[in-house]
Amino acid sequence: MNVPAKLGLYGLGLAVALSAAVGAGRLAGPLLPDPAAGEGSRNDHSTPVGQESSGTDHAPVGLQVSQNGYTLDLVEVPAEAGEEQRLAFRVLGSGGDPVTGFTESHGKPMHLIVVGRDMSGYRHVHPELAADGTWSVPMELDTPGVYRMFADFAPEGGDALTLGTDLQVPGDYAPQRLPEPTRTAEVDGYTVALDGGLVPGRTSELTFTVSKDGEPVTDLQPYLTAYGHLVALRDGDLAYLHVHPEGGPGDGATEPGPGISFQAEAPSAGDYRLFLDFKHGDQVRTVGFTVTAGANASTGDDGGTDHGEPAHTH
Ligand SMILES: [Cu+2]
Repeated sequence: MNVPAKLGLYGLGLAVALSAAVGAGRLAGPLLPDPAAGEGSRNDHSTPVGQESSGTDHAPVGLQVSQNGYTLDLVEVPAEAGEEQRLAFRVLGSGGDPVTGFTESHGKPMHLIVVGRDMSGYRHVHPELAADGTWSVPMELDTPGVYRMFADFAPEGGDALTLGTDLQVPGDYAPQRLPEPTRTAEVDGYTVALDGGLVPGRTSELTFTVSKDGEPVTDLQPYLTAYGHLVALRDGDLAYLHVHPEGGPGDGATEPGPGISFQAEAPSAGDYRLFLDFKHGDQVRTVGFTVTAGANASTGDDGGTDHGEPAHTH
């Protein structure tokens, strides 16, 4: 399996190429993940654009603790909920030594996502790297339970990778049900409306429109080299899709709101939880949406039921 060739299909830089390719109608692919492609990464970070994949791959990432010779090694996990504690980990190379060189992507060398196994308590933080290869960040987990942690990074000279592991925080655990699908979400007086939907096995556009007190927000601040940052997790296994906006600050074309558009591809039908980070008033805020792929949402097409339709850039 040619893993490197699979990378880069979902990148920021590729959005334009992808749209063009879709327009040309020369794409084809299956709707479901190739079972043989379980190790494939679709991460967009720091990946050369324009590589062609030799295979078919809708396999999501973040399901493995060790992949491509790199292993996620927990050093310290918050032992108690409700107070700030240290979360520390390392990335070990194939020889077992900690990796100390990382390539920045979207302005950071390491993106760390922590979310409850029940999809509650999402957070996206940027830990500090010590010289010995230990990443650490203060973290307060609100409730006991099982959390999923994703380390999204590119080792220096290597391909982008997302490794995942569970964090166990002891105590009484009351799992939350996945919230019902919605088209709007609110945070701190902001309302975010979602247009578009997820289509199994196909790239589709999601647009989030931000308003505050009924007025469109047109001065979003750049965050991680974009006007928004979106993570999509699949209900059931928390398979991880890391997608980024079409365009961004400084490209001369992208407005700083109220709309933020992304290209996203759901590997299968079913429910997903979308977490959008955006920055306004010098503060990063997060809203969550439950979206059902294959539910014939307002995607402007047939909802992905036609298996013969163009699907992706292979
Ligand atoms: Cu990040």
